[in-house]
Amino acid sequence: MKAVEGLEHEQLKNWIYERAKHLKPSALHVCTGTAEESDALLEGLCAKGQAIRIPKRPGCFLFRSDPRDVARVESKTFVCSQTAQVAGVNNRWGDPDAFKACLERWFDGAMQGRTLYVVPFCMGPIGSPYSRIGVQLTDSPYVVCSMRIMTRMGSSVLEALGTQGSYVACLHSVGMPLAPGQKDSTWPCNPDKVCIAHFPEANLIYSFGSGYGGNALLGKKCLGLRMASIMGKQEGWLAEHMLLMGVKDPQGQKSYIAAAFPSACGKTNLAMLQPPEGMKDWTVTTLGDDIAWIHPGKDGRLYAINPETGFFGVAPGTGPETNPNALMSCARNSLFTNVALTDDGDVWWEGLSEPPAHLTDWQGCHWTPGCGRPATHPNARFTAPILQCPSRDPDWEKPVPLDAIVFGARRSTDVPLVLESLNWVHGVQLGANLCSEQTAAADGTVGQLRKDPMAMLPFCGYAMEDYIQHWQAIGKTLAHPPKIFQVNFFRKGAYNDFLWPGFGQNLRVLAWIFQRVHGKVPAQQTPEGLLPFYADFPLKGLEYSQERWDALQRLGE
Ligand code: OXD
Ligand code: MN
Repeated sequence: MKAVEGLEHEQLKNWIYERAKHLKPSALHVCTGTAEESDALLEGLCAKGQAIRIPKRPGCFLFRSDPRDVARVESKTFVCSQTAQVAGVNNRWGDPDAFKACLERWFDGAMQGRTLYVVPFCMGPIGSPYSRIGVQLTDSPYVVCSMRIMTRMGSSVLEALGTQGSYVACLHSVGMPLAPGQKDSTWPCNPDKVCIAHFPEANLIYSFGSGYGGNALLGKKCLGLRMASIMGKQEGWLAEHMLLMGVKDPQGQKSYIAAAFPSACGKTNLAMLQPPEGMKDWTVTTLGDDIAWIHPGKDGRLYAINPETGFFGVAPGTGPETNPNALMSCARNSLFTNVALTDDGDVWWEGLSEPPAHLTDWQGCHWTPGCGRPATHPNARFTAPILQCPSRDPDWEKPVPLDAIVFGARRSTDVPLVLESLNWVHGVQLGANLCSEQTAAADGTVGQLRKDPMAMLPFCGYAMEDYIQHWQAIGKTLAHPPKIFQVNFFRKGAYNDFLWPGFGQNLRVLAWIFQRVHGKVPAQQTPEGLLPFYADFPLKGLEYSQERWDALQRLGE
């Protein structure tokens, strides 16, 4: 227990002592957040066969998860508020006392044979009034190294916490204690006993059994969205599943846009978009790709920050054509999970390049093109620091004023490329009615259409009807609300082909949004919303017929 003796925050120190007694780890380590610390942990993981160094990418490592632990497990994620009504039908509710009692039993001795890492982390810049601190206890060094990329993590956060600061207590175990002499697995986890439980009244998160992504990096979906959405409701702000980006027109005028899309629907690609031919005089900058915390400002506008410091991006489909900025972001100092390994010591995934003649797939097996299975898991990820992103906005750590909010989803039918809401109330309604075809980012049936209000169905920590009402209430306080738009980059035509080219060409949609925000183009008023005229839409440099446009923009079937 020596490791915690120096802690000045008595209550935190006591919590760690008490937890350590219960978890029974063989060692305890308070994370400093330095590069040396992370290097040593990664070195140790390689020595145990739990990570593989990628010779072609300095500071990069590959992890292969247990095939049963590959995505967020929504069916095992709970909000344990005092009453079920508070959690709403959108959440799986758990009685707080019963869940705590059960999880306490699971956590008893759960870290035997492992090290308990104390991970102090800050969502948002340290010292900002918009930021929130968490302290995660975990027995996964992979989680520690990932948290160091994704959040501000380590001693500076403990300093900011001081002697009395408040924090969200996050307890995580992979749920696989080791008996003396027992050989560890390459990805310890306990898929039969997974539970991710949020206790909003106690400022507490418990996560057991999974080491993957949003189940285990508790700053992200658990604190950054579920708990933060509850804080936002209480304190008058919004925590959203949104990318944050800047768009500058050829005249140098700049707007910030926040856009909500369900998981694995292209937020990272859009946030890092490279202007296509014909639009090279536009500039796109990246502030974040997954979460925006949005506050009303004194001037009646909305201001947003990205509380994270890295990208936990879906690897398959990320290539030099679709997202060169993401590739540069993960060229070094990055972690890869469930991607393939080339024979010459690089990572590979579908969509990166032509497949090599031979690979080691995400499960460590031989793979050749045409063998009948993908080399990477569809939810394989790269974890990369935002500081390495070439399109990073110079103001990415500051709150930025929003000119537009975009709601998007994956819809093969019915929904047009872009539509502007008539006003805030209508825009919120559009967001509330968002439906999307499910992806591999979570358990469930890929392709199935589900309602996903504001792309927050898996992440809103309280009742959806109260959340929508909160959005409407916030709107009432804004003298200068951002305009709200709905987009769909995934509509298909008669031959099951995508009607819109997507990726870099999506800048055309953003440019139209930009022009609408600045009153530069008219729109066609319909009862459903405001639609672009073909003649005004920025299509220069792209051959796109009026006929195809009409099919793309048609409202409904
Ligand atoms: C994510 C997700 O990892 O939404 O961002 O699943
Ligand atoms: Mn996400």
